[in-house]
Amino acid sequence: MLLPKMRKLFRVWPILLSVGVLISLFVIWPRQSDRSKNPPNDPDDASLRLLDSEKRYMDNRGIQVIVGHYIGDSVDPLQSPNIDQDLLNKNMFNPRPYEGRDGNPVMIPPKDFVLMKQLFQINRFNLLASDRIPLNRSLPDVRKKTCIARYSGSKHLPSTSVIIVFHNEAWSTLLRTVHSVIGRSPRHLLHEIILVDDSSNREFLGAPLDEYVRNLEVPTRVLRSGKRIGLVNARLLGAGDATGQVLTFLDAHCECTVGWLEPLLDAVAQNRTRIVSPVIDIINDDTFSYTRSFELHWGAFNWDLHFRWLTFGGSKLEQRRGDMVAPFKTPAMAGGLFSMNREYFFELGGYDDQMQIWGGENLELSFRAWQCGGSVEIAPCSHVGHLFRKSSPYTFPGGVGDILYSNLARVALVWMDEWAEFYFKFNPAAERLRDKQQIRGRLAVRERLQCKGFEWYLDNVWPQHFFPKDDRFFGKIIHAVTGDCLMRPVTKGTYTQPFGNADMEPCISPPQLSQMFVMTSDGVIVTDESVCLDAPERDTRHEKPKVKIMACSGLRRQKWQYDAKRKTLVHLGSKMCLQLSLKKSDGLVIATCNKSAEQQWELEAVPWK
Ligand SMILES: *[C@@H]1O[C@H](CO)[C@@H](O)[C@H](O)[C@H]1NC(C)=O
Ligand SMILES: *[C@@H]1O[C@H](CO)[C@@H](O)[C@H](O)[C@H]1NC(C)=O
Ligand SMILES: *[C@@H]1O[C@H](CO)[C@@H](O)[C@H](O)[C@H]1NC(C)=O
Ligand SMILES: [Mn+2]
Repeated sequence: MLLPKMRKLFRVWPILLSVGVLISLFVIWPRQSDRSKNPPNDPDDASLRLLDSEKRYMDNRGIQVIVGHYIGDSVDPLQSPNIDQDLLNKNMFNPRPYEGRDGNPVMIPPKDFVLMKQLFQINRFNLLASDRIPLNRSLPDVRKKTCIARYSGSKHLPSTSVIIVFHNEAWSTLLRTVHSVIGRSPRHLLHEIILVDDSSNREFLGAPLDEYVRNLEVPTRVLRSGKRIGLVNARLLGAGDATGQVLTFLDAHCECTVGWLEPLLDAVAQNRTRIVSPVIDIINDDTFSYTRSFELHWGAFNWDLHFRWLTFGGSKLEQRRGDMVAPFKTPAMAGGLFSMNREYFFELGGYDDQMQIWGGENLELSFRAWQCGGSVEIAPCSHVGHLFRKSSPYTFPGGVGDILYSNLARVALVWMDEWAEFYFKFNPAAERLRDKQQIRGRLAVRERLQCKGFEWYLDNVWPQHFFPKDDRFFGKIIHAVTGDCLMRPVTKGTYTQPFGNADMEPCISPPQLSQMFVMTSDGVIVTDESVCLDAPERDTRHEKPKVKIMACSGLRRQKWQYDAKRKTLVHLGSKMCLQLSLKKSDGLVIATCNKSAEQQWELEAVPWK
C-alpha cells in the first residue's frame, strides 16, 4: 500500500524500544557506495538492530511498512523516454554464480552505472542487479535455534497451493520467488504453485514462462486473467483453481528462507480459522541484499486506515516472554504474504471482489476474520524476504486515490459500524466515494457468518487502540490563555519526525485530525499513529522538563489526569502540571502546579460519529 501519503516513510524516525529507552536513529539513504551489511548472524539475540538498508522502510514509529503491492510495471513514457518496447520485452536475466550469494549485496561496477540507472526505471528496483543473481541463490538461515527445534519433528502437516499474482514482474524476481519456494519447502508440503498473470504485456512472461514452468519439479501453472482485474480478483482466480488444503499467497518478488513454510502450515493445521503471516524480511531494492527484520512487530492501522507496524508494549512483551516462538495474534496483517485453510477462505467470503487493483483488502480480510470468529496471526519462526521499493508509481486509469479510497470506503461501510462515520468525517476523499459503493453482497457475508461488531474488535482484539470511543475523551486540548490547540508534530517535507516536542498552534476549523487527541479512562493522552503525550517522571537536570509526543509505551510517564475544576492536566508520575510557558518560550513543560493561567486547559470534545 504505497500511497502518496505513505511515501513519507523514508525519513528520520526515532524508535522506542520495548523497555522504553529512546534511541534516535538517522536514516542514511543507501547509495551504491554504502553497502548494507550482512543480516545479523545471531538471530537468537532478540534485541532490535537496524541496518542502514532497513531504516528507510520505517514508518513513523521506526517500523517498516509492508507494501502489499504487486505491480511490477512502472514505466512512464514521459519520465523514461529511453525505455522502449524492445527493451521492456527483453529478458536480460544473466546470472553469475556468486552474485548475491548468502543474501549479500550485488556490487555493480561504475562502468555499468548508466545502464543500471536506465534499467532501474523499468520496475523501480535495480533490475541489472537482480538479473545477475542466480534464481537459486543461497540465503542465510535466519531462524532462532528454538524455532529449528520447534518445527523439526516430522509432524503431519497439510499441503499447500502457493499462489503468486503478478503484473509485468521481472523474470528474475518472479522466478527467484518460485525457486525459493521449491528449494526451501519440504516437497510433500507443496501441492502446487499457481502463477496468476494479471494481464502482463511483456513478451517473456507469455509463452516462454509457460514453457519454463513446465519443467519445474513441482506442478506449476500460469493462469491468465486476460484483462486487468487487480490483485483481489487475480487472487480469487488463483484460489478458485487451487486444490491444496491450504492457500499460501506470496508477492511476486519474494524469497523464502529455509523453514519458512512449516510454521505457517502448523498454525493452520492446529486451527483452521487462523490466517497466518510470516515475518517479512527485507530485500533491498538497490543491492538485493537480504536483511532479517525484527520478529515481534504486530500490524494495525492509523486513523486514515493505513496499515502500520507496531511494537509490543511493555506488558504485551512480558506476556510473550514465556514463548517467543509461538504464533501471536495481530489486529491486522500486511496482506501480501499469508497462509490459510482453503475451504475456510471461501467460507469466510473469499475477498471483496469489488475491490479494485490493490489497497484495503488486507484490512478487509483482517476485520472479517476477527469479527467472524477467526484470527490473524504472525508466525515469528517463518521468514520470507520481500523486495521493498522506495517508490511505486501507479499506472492504472482512475489514479491511485479513487481506487484506494473506494476500497477503504468499502472496508469502513461493511465492517466498522460507527467508526465508519469517524473515517468519513475526517477523510473527504473517501466520503466522496461513499455513496457509490454497492455493498449488499458483503453485508450478506457479515450477516451469514453472524459477525461481531467493530466495537467488539477494538475492545478485544486491539485493546491498546487509539481510536475514539464513547468511554473516552476525543477532541481538542486548548490552552486557556492563548486559545491555541495542542498538535501532534506534523510532517513537513520528506524528512520529518512524527514525534518530538509537543507543539501548540492556532486551532483549525473545521477540526483537523492533527489537533485531535484521545484521553483514555486510564489517563493516556494519545493521538493518531499511536503517539502519546509524554514527560519524564523524574528529571534532575530540569526544573521544568519538556513535554514530548512519543510512541505510546503504556508507562506511567504517559499518564495524566484532568482536573475539570482547576482545568489542570496533572502528570501522574511527577505530580506536576502541564504548562505552556509563555514568557521564556520554554514551550510545553511540566512544572510545579501553582494555579497560574499558564497551566489551564480546556478539553473540548469533538463529535466523531
Ligand atoms: C544453483 O543451481 C546451479 C545449477 O543447477 C548449481 O550448480 C548450484 O550449485 C545451485 N546453487 C545453490 C546455492 O544451490
Ligand atoms: C480457533 O481460533 C478461534 C479464533 O481465535 C477460537 O475462537 C477457537 O476457539 C479456536 N479453535 C480451537 C479448536 O482451538
Ligand atoms: C507559577 O509559576 C510560574 C513559574 O513557573 C510563575 O511565573 C508564576 O508567577 C506562578 N504563578 C503563581 C500564581 O504562583
Ligand atoms: Mn510486494
